[in-house]
Amino acid sequence: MSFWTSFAPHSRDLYDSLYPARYIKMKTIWKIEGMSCGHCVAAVKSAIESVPGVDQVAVSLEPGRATVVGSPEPAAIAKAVEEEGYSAAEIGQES
Ligand SMILES: [Cu+2]
Repeated sequence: MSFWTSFAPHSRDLYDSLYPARYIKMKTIWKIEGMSCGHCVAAVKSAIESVPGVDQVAVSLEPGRATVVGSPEPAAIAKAVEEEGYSAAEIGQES
């Protein structure tokens, strides 16, 4: 058995130990304040989509929520949303 074939079964564990949690894809739930119509929803969605590391975004007007899948910097999400004139606070996550 070569080094690499013996190594491979453990590669996922190794990956997880080498890379901090922020690089592993997570689903985070955000409370978004200030949205009042479909244009606001679209603006928040595209702002979050522009953040590096974001793979998928779903935004709902009522209640104001965004679900983000990917491995972005949380601070970058809040900043992107705030630049559009809304506020974002992380309220939960799942791996
Ligand atoms: Cu609006």
